[in-house]
Amino acid sequence: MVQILRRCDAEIFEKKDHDPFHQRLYSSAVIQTMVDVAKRVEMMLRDPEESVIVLSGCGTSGRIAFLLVTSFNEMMKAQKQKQICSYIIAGGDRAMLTSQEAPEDDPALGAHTLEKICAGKKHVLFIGISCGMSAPFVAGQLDFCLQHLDIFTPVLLGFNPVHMARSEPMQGCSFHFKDVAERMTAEQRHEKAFVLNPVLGAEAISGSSRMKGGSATKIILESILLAGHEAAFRGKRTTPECISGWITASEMVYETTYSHSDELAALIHQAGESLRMKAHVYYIGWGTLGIIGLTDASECVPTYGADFDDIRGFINNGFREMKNKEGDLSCLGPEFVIGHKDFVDTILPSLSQNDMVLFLFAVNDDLHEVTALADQVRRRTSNLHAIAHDLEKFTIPETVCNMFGTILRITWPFSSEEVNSVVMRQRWELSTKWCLNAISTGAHVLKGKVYMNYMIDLRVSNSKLYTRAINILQRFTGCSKSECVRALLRAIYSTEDLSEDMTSADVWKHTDAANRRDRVVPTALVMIQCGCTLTEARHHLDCHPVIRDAVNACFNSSKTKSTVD
Ligand code: S6P
Repeated sequence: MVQILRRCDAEIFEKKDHDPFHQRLYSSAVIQTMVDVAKRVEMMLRDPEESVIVLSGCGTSGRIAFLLVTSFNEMMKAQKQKQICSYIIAGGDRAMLTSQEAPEDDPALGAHTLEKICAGKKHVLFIGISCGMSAPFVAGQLDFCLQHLDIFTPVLLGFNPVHMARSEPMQGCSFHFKDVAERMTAEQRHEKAFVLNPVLGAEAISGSSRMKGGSATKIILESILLAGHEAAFRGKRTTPECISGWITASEMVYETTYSHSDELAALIHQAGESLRMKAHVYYIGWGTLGIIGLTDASECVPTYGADFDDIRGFINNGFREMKNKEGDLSCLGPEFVIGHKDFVDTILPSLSQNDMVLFLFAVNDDLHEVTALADQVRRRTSNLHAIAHDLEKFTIPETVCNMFGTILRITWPFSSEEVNSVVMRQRWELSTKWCLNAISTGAHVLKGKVYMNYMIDLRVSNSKLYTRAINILQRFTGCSKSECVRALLRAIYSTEDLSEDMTSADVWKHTDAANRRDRVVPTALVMIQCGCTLTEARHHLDCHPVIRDAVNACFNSSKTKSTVD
């Protein structure tokens, strides 16, 4: 799996410049657009009182927006400059830790949130992120910008060609995402808007854009923001060469990270074992590495239909460290209890040997704190491991490394002066993201939550995922769309007899109901494939707790049946 993921992620950096329809990250047109956008960042930074840069997205795209804005603003603060970056995540800050897929469907909400955040500003650089070029929330925002081009410069970041942008109707709208993307392209000719859409190749798990899509979002936007910053404050002109230089630095992070494939494979194996035994995986991170952990963990719920506590993240100092707009959200429920102290108080007392604990830290984090917490964990379990970053001239002491079973330790070839730089930290974040994406994906594959590269047990919580569920059913059963829709609705509404109200309801009513139900897609798949009732399908799934086994068994039995017939 590590080797497959390694090859898959390599496609982000592929240098094929001869395909006119599919621009890659290194294609000259993409680099030029990045230069153009970096120049807009420079302009905003030179006029901080009147300007704001907004990064916005849904799900992972919103989480990456948050992370980038937080670290860029921290850098500005440290250099006593005005913090002019802001983030929007569909569903608000709670969406950083939990799956809030429904607000993604609401274009009016997107536009309204953007309008509020930019009130009174004369210049707004708006970067709307939608990896699949599909999120109505972002389309609503881009449409709003296109109507106010005197103030807004909209940028669309995604990883599909414009002609493949989503063209399904959006809630309460006369246009769809593709319309907006085409209008953006038209405005790009007058440099009033920009579309940044290199293709990255398919995701390892179909549709899991948190992986390559999320990594490329981070790489592209960090390069743009840093280039703009260097131009505004260090007089360094933004050129295509300097943008390619930033990308090449990320490629080096990719190479270095995957050169530790043995340790990575060991960690995937360990996490898979824990999930298979119905135990847990806990990421205990420091600073922004903690945020990477929280993000990775929260994404397993919509992707694999996981429970929130299958894989969970914790960060030192909890919400104080997150520095999110809405502050401490811990009163919202157990998913929002994220501090190390909370881990010690609520999880540690019942931690078992089957639970895996994975520390995420770097040499400049508080190593006393790391040691003390590792000591406490070791008193309950030896299933303690780490991903740790240090530098050739500033290494983590062996005594600390020896506390962990498997330690994926990456010693980076940078000077010790870089240790506190934002750039160094961003590289460690990217490296940690690659590792955790591999661990949580691999562990769920081992748990049997993936069937032939499809997230067969996804939560059907918005219109994109509803369409994806039908596509999955059609692909595997070969049945007509209408048959698949009926089976899906029977599973969603938990009934054999669909009423007129149910079949005629709109997709948002379906997703609202589906969001509260488990194993919706597997149930529908078994019903279609085995031609059985809802109760029989559920019974079949109960007999095969591993989803992939359940699906395999029903395909095998229908094969046998048709041979006999
Ligand atoms: C994907 C993740 C989702 C997406 C979200 C936005 O792995 O589970 O939460 O990030 O749906 O997608 P997009 O294509 O608009 O960036």
